Amino acid sequence: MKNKSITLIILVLLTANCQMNHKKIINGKTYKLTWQEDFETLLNKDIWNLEERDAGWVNNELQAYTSRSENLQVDNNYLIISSIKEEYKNANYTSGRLNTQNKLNWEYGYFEIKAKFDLEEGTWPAIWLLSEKISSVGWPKCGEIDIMEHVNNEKKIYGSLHSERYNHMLGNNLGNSFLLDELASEFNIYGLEWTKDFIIWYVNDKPFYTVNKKDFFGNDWPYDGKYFLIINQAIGGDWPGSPLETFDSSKFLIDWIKVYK
Ligand SMILES: [Ca+2]
Repeated sequence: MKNKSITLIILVLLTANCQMNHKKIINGKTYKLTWQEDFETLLNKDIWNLEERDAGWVNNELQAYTSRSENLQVDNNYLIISSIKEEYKNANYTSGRLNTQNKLNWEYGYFEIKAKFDLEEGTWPAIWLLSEKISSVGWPKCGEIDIMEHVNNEKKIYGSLHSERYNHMLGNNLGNSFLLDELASEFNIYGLEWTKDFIIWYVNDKPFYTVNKKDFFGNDWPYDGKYFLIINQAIGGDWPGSPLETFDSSKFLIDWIKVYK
């Protein structure tokens, strides 16, 4: 009887803990976990598209994206994107890029990604959301939400928005940066709260940038409808510039992704 009671207590405690882990309270609003990717097994092709692209495809980037395990693999419970200096087709570098386009997408929610990257000249790891409308209306009209971007050996990350009215082609994309300091080479949790009225960027639960729809947009707010997730590490290109001659390889690790509604 006593053992049964203890078992019951343990079960109740476990259940309570489990429920706590499946909820997140942000700005007084309770979000419920709806999807989680822990990268414990091989990449699920029902969810992930592994991209294959030539060098120079966008932003004058230097890498070719390949779906080879050299560039994209799951190991030790991490998604590992490896950027490598090597000759491959017309490129001098290879790297990895994967997305959930037409397989898994979301409208609004709280997104959290635990990730870590090397601080290295010429690297550009990114975690971002792109509207499924890109195939019908094109970029930037479709809308883009950059949850986290990092370049070179900077000790800060960037969060930003691109749309028809505000984008980097016009030089007026909406964005801000967050100083990571000594946390720069560690795992951090990058968060994004996306609602129909505002978008807020977080690092380790600390908000660092807010865009309110009413302050910047009218009928041209593109941040409704389904968006898919993209994770990649570019090498070189318009933003970071080229890697040093001594560049050999660089890793971008993702431990997990959580999406709350
Ligand atoms: Ca993991």
